[in-house]
Amino acid sequence: MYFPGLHSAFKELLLQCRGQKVAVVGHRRPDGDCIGAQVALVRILQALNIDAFAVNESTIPKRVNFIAEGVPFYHGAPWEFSGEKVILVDCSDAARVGPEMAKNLPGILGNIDHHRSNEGFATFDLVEAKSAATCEILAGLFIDCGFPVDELTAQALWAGIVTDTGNFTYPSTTGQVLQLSAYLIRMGASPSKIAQLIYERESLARMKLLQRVLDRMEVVAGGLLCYTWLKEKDFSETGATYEETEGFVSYGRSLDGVQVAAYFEIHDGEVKGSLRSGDETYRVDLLAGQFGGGGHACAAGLTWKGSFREFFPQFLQAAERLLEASKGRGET
Ligand SMILES: [Mn+2]
Repeated sequence: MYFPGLHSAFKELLLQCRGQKVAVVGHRRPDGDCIGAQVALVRILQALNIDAFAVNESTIPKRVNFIAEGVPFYHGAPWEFSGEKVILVDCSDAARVGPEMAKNLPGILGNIDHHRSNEGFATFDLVEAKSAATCEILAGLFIDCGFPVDELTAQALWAGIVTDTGNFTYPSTTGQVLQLSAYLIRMGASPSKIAQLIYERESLARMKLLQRVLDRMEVVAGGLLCYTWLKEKDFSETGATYEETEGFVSYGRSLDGVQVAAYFEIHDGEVKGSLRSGDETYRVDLLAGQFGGGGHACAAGLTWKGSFREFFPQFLQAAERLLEASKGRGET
């Protein structure tokens, strides 16, 4: 069994969904893992003759829109819930659904997630922080329960796993996630076809935006921190959308010697930050936490009210402290 600790809670959760309408809700500005988990869970619920749909405050990012084909997937905010049982996936806390979606959110029945900071907020909390992706947890639970994983469900789970593991390159990549992924291939997921759909449908506007991101890269903190930024004007001038920034933060991490990469989006009165580190020696979740954010040890985010000019010196100081305190820890 892949998830013996979650098995009975999952069965109980599904039992409560029998004969009900179920809304599977993901987080705002969803990534591949979030959409994959929403789609896969809806498909399995439908296969179990449970009336289910997915809903998200944001639209589905273009790069993973193909996995939602044929699945009732709505977006809109605020969403009017009408007595559905609610399951949240890939949300470290209930507020992650977004401010508009949170307004009408009823009591939450299920919480399926892999974020370390998830403290539980549902009747059934199925949280495994050691998992690389929420889609890994779902794949394991489906197999543990003997549920039918068809080709399109396998495709959705695969898309979630590859995007959350950086194509099986992040530290979260374990033997177990590879075993589960092998199973998904046997169930019909095509790695090459899915990779083409996710990574080879970029817009020219995104490339123009990426040029600006690369052009503004700065390496500070003794060569350990690389940061870059975009402001609202960059989006209007290039015609790129906010969702097209996925992956931008990783370029900084690819520089020799850099341990932490930061990408900032500067809005009017607000700074959004995305942080990545190469391994758990450098806890970017703790760094993000100092600015009201959170996430995983190696991948975290923050939203800070105020100007970038106020924000950045504080951030740099906090980052330097973290880097100094962490240095050497990873080498022993
Ligand atoms: Mn995830």
